[in-house]
Formats: sequence, structure tokens, C-alpha cells
Amino acid sequence: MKRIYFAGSIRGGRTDAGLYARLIRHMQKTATVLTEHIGSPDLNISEQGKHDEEIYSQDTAWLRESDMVIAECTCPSLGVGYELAYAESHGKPCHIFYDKTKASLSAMLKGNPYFHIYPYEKEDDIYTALDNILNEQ
Ligand code: 6K6
Repeated sequence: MKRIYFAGSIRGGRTDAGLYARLIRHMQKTATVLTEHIGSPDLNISEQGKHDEEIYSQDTAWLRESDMVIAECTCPSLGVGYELAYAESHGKPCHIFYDKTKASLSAMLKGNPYFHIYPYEKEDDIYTALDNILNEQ
């Protein structure tokens, strides 16, 4: 099974946590998602400070082990931006989704031809694109 590093906002804001959980559940039908916790509804963000070195170390190890990165970027996140640059530097395919009715994607992502960008209007559009991505690689 393909190993997917799913990236989504944590300290950048949890507005889209429910969407992340649905996307993760969908991908888990045909792939291994290394970062299942991104969709967790009960993250206590204020208690995370003690473990930042472990989080960085674990996440960068998972990025190196992954076959590709799927990022949901509607809610801007410094961590997700960093992960995408890290993944690019390690040659990992990166697929970036964002709701074009709610957000403008950073030029640093949209302007980089390395990234595969998927602006969407309806959540259903993501599942179709995800199935194509997971079937083709
Ligand atoms: C425990 C359970 C869920 O989250 C935790 C502790 N915090 C983190 N755990 C794992 N990865 C994290 C955590 N905080 C940030 N990240 C990584 O950065 C994730 O892989 C996200 O894709 C990204 C989010 O960055 P911010 O800047 O929005 O926090």
C-alpha cells in the first residue's frame, strides 16, 4: 500500500479538522496514512509545546518514508508550508488541495511548478482527484 503523508493545519487553526478526518478516512480505504492524527477532533494545542522536538523529528522521518504528500491548504499553516518545502527537497510528489471559494493559495506554492495544485469548489471534487492520484502512482 502507498504511504501517504497527509498535511493539514494544526496551530494554524483547526477550522477544517472535520474535512481532514473525512479525507484521511477516504484515503485509508486504499492507502496507509502516516499522519492519521491530523484529523483528530480533540487536539489540545496548548499542551503541545513540551514535545516540539519529538514532533519535528517524527514528522520529518515520516516525510522521508512517505511515497507522496497530500496537503489540504485552505487554512494557512506555517508547518504545512515547511513540510511541503521539505518534501520537495527530498523529491516526494506533492499534491496540494485548497477551496478556491475560501482561500488564495500562497504564490510560493502556486508559483512552483514542482507542486500539483488542485483548486476545488466542492468537497466531492477532492475525492475524485484523490482516487486518480492514488490509482496512478
Ligand atoms: C498530537 C496529536 C495530534 O497532534 C499532536 C501534537 N502535534 C503535532 N503532531 C504531529 N504533527 C504536527 C503537530 N503539530 C504540527 N504538526 C505537523 O505540522 C503536521 O504534520 C501538520 O501537517 C503541520 C501543521 O503545522 P501547524 O504550523 O499548523 O501546527
